[in-house]
Order: sequence, then structure tokens, then C-alpha cells
Amino acid sequence: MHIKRRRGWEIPENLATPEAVFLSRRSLLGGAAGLAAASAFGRSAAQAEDALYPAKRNEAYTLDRAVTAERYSGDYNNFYEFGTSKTVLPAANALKTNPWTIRIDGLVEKPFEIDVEDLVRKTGLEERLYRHRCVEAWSMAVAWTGFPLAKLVALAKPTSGAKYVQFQTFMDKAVAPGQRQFFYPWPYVEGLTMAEANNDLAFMVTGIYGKPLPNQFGAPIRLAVPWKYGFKSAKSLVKVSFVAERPKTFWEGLQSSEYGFWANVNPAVPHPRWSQASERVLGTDQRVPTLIYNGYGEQVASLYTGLEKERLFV
Ligand SMILES: Nc1nc2c(c(=O)[nH]1)N[C@H]1C(S)=C(S)[C@@H](COP(=O)(O)O)O[C@H]1N2
Ligand SMILES: [Mo]
Repeated sequence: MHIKRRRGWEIPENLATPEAVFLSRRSLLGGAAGLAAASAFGRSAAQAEDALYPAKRNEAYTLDRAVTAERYSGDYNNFYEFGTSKTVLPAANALKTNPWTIRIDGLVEKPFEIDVEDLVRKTGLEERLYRHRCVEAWSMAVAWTGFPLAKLVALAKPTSGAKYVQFQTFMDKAVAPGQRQFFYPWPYVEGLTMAEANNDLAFMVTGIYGKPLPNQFGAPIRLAVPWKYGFKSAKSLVKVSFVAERPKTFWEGLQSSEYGFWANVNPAVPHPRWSQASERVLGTDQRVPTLIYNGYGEQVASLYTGLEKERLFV
């Protein structure tokens, strides 16, 4: 059960809309003061971000439900690096996310490192409304800001031997107490096939609710793969590698009978310990039926033709 508690960091409810947050940022940064600061000192990081968010919404991605308010989604997170409870926000704030370099390597023309701000300048940003379905049978719907993973694949120039894309989260035991728990197979690793990575739905995320990602959501850059269980959407990425073999993922390393490589959402295939038929929508008292591929079958079902013998839904 998610219990609503008010915390120091929460702003009053009448200010909790993304629009209000944005407008107040704008009025602070805009106008003559902002211009003077810009000419005297160049563009500050805050001003660069102010220009990027909110990004233009891509109206091709629509929802069948309301967007989950940040006061629910932002205080109910899975980020095992910062502990196994859902309240990881205070611990996650210890992670320094600017500057942040991401490495692109493996079977590519030429491996490189790039600062996330520079990467975003190359790819541009857009906003998309996506559903998110955790394997634990809760769900949310959010406005992510980011760019198609396919754009990163194009920048990386993978060679013909690349069959999978592997995603790796930062590793820093000094900052992330969960990483001192030796029985977890750190660092957090996830993977997609090249075809999945190039599907238009696969999204690299740098923002949410019209602003840069708060740390607990996986700042400064994470994945969103909305037709798969949430654990595929790895957070706070430091490395994207193009590889020939299927990556061994964090959750497979922990419990492969329960969490496989494919992990496509399917209400008809129960988790070994619970049903996946329905989901609890964060911020509501409702359970709604879960949809195959989390409702994205039209865009992704064809990725799996000929793979019927695989454990596609675990
Ligand atoms: N590095 C890392 N990425 C992660 C996780 C994690 O523990 N560590 N949890 C996953 C799970 S199980 C889910 S449901 C989503 C949760 O994303 P959210 O906190 O933004 O809702 O992140 C995924 N990505
Ligand atoms: Mo999850």
C-alpha cells in the first residue's frame, strides 16, 4: 500500500503541477536579469537547461489514462543502488549528476565518451507520454523528456557484428549504499536486441514532467522501454556497449527463473510468485487490467515473430 506522507521537499499541492514549476523557473531566469547574467558570464548550466525544458511534446504518443502526479511517482521508486525501499529520494540526492560522461563502446566504428549535455545538443529533446509497468504489478503514466535510442545507435555507428546493446549504470560504493551489498551482481546491467533498440518506442530519458530528471528517477540519463517490465529501463547510465552476445542482466544474475532477458509485459504469463493480470495505478486506489506489451503491441509485436520458443514474457 502506498501511503501519502508529506515531506519537507514537497511543495504545496497548488504548485505541484509541472506548468507551475516551469513558469516560476522561467520568471526567475528570464528577463533583464537573465540576459545580464548571460552576457557577463556566458550561459550558465541552469540557463542551458531552461532552454531545453519543457521540450515540445510529440503528440504521436498518447495515453489511455491520466498522467501520474509527481507526488506519487517521485516518492515511490525502484533504485536498488540506494536501497530496496521505495523511498530512495533522499539517498539518491547524494549522486552528483553534473557533469556526467557516458561512454559508447564495444562493436562500433570508434568508441567515444560524451558529456550528456553535449549528447543532448546533438540529438535534440522531445516529450512523450508513456505508460510504465513494473514487474511488481504497479504502474504509472508519465511525461518523459528525451530522444529516441535509435539516434544514439546512429551516432555510435555499430559494426555488423553488433547484435545487442548493453546498458550499464554508474558504480560508486561511496555514494550508493546498496552497492555495498555484496550479494547483488553490481553494476546494474540491462540489454536490448539491436532491433529493439532501433524501435521508435525505445527512449533515452533526461527529463520528466517538463524538467530535468530528479535523481531518484535515474538522472541524468536513463532508459524507458515502455512495452517491457520496468526493470529493463536502467537508470543513471554511464556506458552503452554494442556487443555480439546477449548481455547477462542484473536481475538475471540475481534470479533468472523470475527475471529474464526479454521481460515483455504480458497479463497472461504470471510471475512465479504473483499474477500479472492487473496492475495498481500509482496515486489511485484502482487496479486496471494489464495489456499485452503494456498496450504497445501494434508497434512492437512484430519484433518477436519467429522467437516463439524464447521466454518472451519473463
Ligand atoms: N540502475 C537501476 N535502474 C533501475 C532500477 C534499479 O534498481 N537500478 N529499477 C528498475 C525498476 S524495477 C523499475 S520499475 C524502474 C523504476 O523507475 P522509476 O523509479 O523512475 O519509476 O527503474 C528500473 N531501473
Ligand atoms: Mo520494476
